[in-house]
Amino acid sequence: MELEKDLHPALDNEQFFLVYQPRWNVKENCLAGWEALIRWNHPRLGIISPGEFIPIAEETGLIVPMTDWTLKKACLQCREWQARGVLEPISVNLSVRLFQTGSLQKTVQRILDEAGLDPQWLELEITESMVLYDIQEIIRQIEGIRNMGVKISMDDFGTGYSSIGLLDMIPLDTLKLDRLFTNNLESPTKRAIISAIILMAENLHLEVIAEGVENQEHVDFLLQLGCRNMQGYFYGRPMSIEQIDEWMKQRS
Ligand code: G
Ligand code: G
Ligand code: MN
Ligand code: NA
Repeated sequence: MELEKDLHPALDNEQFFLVYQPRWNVKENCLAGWEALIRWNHPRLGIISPGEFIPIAEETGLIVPMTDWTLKKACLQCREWQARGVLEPISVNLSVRLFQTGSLQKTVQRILDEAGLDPQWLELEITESMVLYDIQEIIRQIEGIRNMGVKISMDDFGTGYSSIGLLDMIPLDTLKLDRLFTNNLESPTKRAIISAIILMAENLHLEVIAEGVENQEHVDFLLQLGCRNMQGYFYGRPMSIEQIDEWMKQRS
């Protein structure tokens, strides 16, 4: 395929860049962190979404050096914000393929060292799809990474495979409620599920972040259900560094 051929040199040719989306603590009305999201600036096709090229990168193995690059870039950015007094964690999405390299923990440690970033500021987002793989091995690696002080969140929670059972197996810090819930808050069933998830998360000492928050109505509903942390277009789109500077000026 065309994209596959172009993807390979994209890393060396510096065609990838990161955008960052804010997480918002609604109770305290303050910034609660950033999620780094990769973009590909294709020389002819323009900006391509990761939804299109991550699956190809996973198939070809390019996902491994690509994630290396993303982690490094995100950690350095977090460090730079810290130097400017912005003390918020950064999260990076991880493909399950990274666990198959067997060297993820070492890589993360090396990158944190190189960036001079304390592990507490890094969060790795995983998804439920990893139950399809050697889950015991993945859990072993997650334990190692968490013991370093890095946080782990479950992305897109509630839509994938055996969610609840996983919570008993995988050591986690944060649940990110899939935006499908946020988009269906008028449904009493969805509201009941969210409120149960939030209660369960509290008892498990997990943070909850609602994704896909797009308007005040979403915020009000989610607050009623006990959710404090939110992410979505209502608070900020994924932004470039230049856009973030502007966004921060407007908010301060
Ligand atoms: O940013 P956007 O909505 O286009 O993201 C689409 C999908 O790509 C999301 O599921 C998101 O988690 C994923 N994604 C974005 N950046 C990365 C990345 O750096 N690594 C991996 N593995 N997935 C990413
Ligand atoms: O799978 P993951 O949660 O990592 O996907 C993150 C992506 O979700 C972001 O890159 C962004 O493109 C998309 N996203 C973020 N906020 C919103 C939102 O409020 N509405 C919609 N429709 N998509 C969002
Ligand atoms: Mn994510
Ligand atoms: Na998500």
